[in-house]
Amino acid sequence: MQKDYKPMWSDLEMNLDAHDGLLGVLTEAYTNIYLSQKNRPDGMKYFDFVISEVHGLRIEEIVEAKKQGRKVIGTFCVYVPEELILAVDGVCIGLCAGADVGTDEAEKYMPKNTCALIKAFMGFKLAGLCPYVQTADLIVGETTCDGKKKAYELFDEMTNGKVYVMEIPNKKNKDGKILWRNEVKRFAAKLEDISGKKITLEKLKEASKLVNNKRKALQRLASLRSADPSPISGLDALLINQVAFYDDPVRFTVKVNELCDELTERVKSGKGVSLAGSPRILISGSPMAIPNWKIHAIVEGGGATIVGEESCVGERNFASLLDDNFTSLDDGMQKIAERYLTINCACFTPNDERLTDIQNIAKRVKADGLLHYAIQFCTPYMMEATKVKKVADKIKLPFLRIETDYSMEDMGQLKTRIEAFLEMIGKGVKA
Ligand code: BJ8
Repeated sequence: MQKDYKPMWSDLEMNLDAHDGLLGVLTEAYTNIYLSQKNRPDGMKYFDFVISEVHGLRIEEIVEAKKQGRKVIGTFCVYVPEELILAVDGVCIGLCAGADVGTDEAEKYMPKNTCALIKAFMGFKLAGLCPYVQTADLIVGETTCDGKKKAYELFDEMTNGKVYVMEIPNKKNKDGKILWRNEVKRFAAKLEDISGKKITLEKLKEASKLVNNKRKALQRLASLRSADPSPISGLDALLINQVAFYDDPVRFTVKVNELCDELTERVKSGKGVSLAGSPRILISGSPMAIPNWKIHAIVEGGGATIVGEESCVGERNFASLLDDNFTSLDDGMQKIAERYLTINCACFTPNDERLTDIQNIAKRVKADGLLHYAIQFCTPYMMEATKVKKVADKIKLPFLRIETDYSMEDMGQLKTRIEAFLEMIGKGVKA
């Protein structure tokens, strides 16, 4: 970190001692997993810097934005329309957490068999370790899985009533679409209320272009990973997709495009992060919130390259663009509602479109194997794994199903299973 941020963290009522410990562990993990990678693109230096300042400079920027009257809106799901937040000049921050932090405290409030993602966002709050939660003016939950729905009730108490819940339908039928469009409008009204700013057609168009540009940059990154060898590691691509939820969206888009320029040159000259012909793995399943790098580290440590993530921290976040050619606010709200309903989350029933997505992505990235990842106790994704396997069998794609949490206890076992999977694929895996 560039400077001493302790006074700022203290103002945010964080637990300074525990936070020092957390930063120490994160820095060590990042050094071991990320900085030890060979042959990284130069453009990753920006993202290394962002991570080094994730609780420092970025929080300082957000605190400054608040002083200028902007509202900070925390989210947990890619269903929350970022365009609307930006249209009231808000700062949109993803609050999902990917580390085993505050778990013992969280388990005092919820069953042990709750997924690690939920325990982590509760744990970070209970342990006083998340400056993003501390800066948030509004925390947006959503009715997706049961664990999240009930956790938001508790989180609302912990944050003195900052939680606002969007109702997401279970089905994408006619009634579900009407419900969702009304929810989008209700959220827009809430944002206007909390910010004291009106969403105008001009503001909504501007915000929509901005978010679409971010998605286009991420799409560009995703398509460059189709090259063999891939010009970037799965670990680095995952990191960029994680940073997408924190960083200033304009700056982030510029930096991703700069990196993509470099990757394009790499592809032209056949330069990659691994040997051409080494196994290419597609990940599909639960989101991997920062700093959950566990599976990528094991797979790439075993000599394969992860070339795509069918996940909310990945394709589901950027695959579809918003049709921003709307001519009225009402039309804009309708287009936003339609765009977000194209996200194929396992919380919907049925959710067969996700199976089509997986097949399309596997083909595009030329996957040699499909690794289905579910956070332990994530019932929606664990259940859908059965259908995903059927699809993998149908297209003759080797399949591995993993369920794990954020702890490091099962690392040995996971390594053994993943290495056996890579050997089975058997394309130049390092000995
Ligand atoms: S659109 S995947 S971001 S809900 S891992 S808390 S599902 S038990 S995160 Fe998600 Fe929105 Fe869907 Fe995406 Fe529950 Fe599973 Fe835990 Fe999860």
